[in-house]
Amino acid sequence: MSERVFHACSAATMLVDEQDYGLIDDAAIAAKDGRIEWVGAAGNLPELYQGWSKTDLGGALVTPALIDCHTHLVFGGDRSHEFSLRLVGASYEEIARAGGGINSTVEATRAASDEELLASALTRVDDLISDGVAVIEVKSGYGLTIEHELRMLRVARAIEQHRPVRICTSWLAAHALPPEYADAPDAYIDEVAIPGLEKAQGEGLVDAVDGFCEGIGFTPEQIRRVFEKARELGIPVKLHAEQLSDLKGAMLASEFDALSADHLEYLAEEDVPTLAEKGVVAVMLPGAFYALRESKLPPIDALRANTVPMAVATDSNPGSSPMSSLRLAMNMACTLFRLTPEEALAGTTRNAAAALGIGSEYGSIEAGKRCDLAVWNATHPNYLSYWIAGDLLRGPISAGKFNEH
Ligand code: DI6
Ligand code: FE
Repeated sequence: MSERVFHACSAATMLVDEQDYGLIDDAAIAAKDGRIEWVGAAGNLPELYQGWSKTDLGGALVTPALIDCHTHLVFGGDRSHEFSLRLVGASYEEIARAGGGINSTVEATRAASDEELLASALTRVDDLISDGVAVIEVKSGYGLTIEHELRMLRVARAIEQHRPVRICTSWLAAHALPPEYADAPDAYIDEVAIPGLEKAQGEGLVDAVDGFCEGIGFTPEQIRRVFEKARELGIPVKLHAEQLSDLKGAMLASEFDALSADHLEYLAEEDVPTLAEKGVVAVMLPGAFYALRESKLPPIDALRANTVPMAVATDSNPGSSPMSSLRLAMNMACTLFRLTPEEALAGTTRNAAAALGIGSEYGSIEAGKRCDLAVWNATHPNYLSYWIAGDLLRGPISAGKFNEH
C-alpha cells in the first residue's frame, strides 16, 4: 500500500466548469495506491492525510498527465522524400494519387518486422513521455490487410509492456485503398475492413473504430458500413472528418454517437450544433494543418460558441504530421487556431480523456481519478503552450509515484 502527499506546488486541476485552469496556488494532493484521494489548498489538508509520507515538489507546477488522443505512431520507414517534393510544389493529394503518401508507408510497414515497428514506435513514445504524456491513442491503418492491421495493433498494445503509458487502440483499416484493391473500395471494406474488425475485436485489440472519410480515403457510405459493424460489436467510433473537404463526415460520426470527430478544417458551421448535441469531441490537429500549409481554419468560434469540447493532438504520422511533441501541438493550436492556452491544456487533458472515453479515470486532478500527473519547471500553466520545444518536464508522477528526471 502506498500513501503519499505531494505538496509545495501549484496545481492546475482542470476541473470542468472551473475558471483559470482550476488553479490552486499552494496545493496538496493526497494519493493512495495510484489514485487521488484528496486535492485542495495545502492549508486545508484534512488530518487524515497529515501523517502520510510527503513529497516536496519545490514550488513546481502540477497538471494532469497529458493525453495524445490521435496518433498514427506505429509505422515503418519515413516520408522525408515527400517533404522535399511538397516543398517544390507537389500537393499531399497529388503524391497520394501517384501511389506515394499513405501507400508508401503501407509498403514500408508491411516490410518491417514486429521488432522494428516497436523499436521505431518507442522513439516517438519516448518523445511524448518527455512532454508529460501518459496516455496515447494509436491507430492501425498502414497494414491494410487483415493480418498486417492486426499486427499493427499488437505492436501498439506491446508498447505498454515497455513504457509507463496507457495505450488506446483504434481500428483504422478504412484509411486508404491498398494497391491490391485499386478501384475496388467496396470489396476492400467487405473483405478487409469489416471482417478484420471482427477478428481484432476477438483478440481484444480494439478500443475504438476510426475511418478516413475523404476523397482520397472512403465515402461516407463506405464508412457507414464499418460503423454499423462497430455498433453491432459495441465498439465506439471516431472519424477523420472534413480534413480536406466537406463530405459531412462529422454528421455521420454524430449519428453514431462518436467519441470524436477529428481535423474538421472544412466543417460547415451549420453542422456544429449537432456535434454539441451529441457530445462529440472536436479534435484539433494543428500539426497536419501546419505541415500541409492548409489555409482553411476549423470553425473555432462556432465550436466555442456551441461549447463543443475541443481536444488537441499531434496526429503523429510520417506524412501529414511528422511530429512527436504534444506541447508543440498545443503551441500550434494557440498560434494557428487561436485557442487560448487554457483551451489547449484542456484539449490535452480533460477533453482528450473524453475523446478516448476514459474521462472517469484521467484528465483532471480530482479525487477518484488516477494519480498520473506531470510536474513542470514552469510557474504558470500558460507557459506549457507558450514555450516552444525545450525540456520543461521535471518528471511524471505515474500511479502516485514521482519519477524526477
Ligand atoms: N489523416 C491524416 O492526417 C493522416 N491520416 C489521415 O487519415 C495522414 C496519414 C499519412 O499521410 O500517412
Ligand atoms: Fe490522423
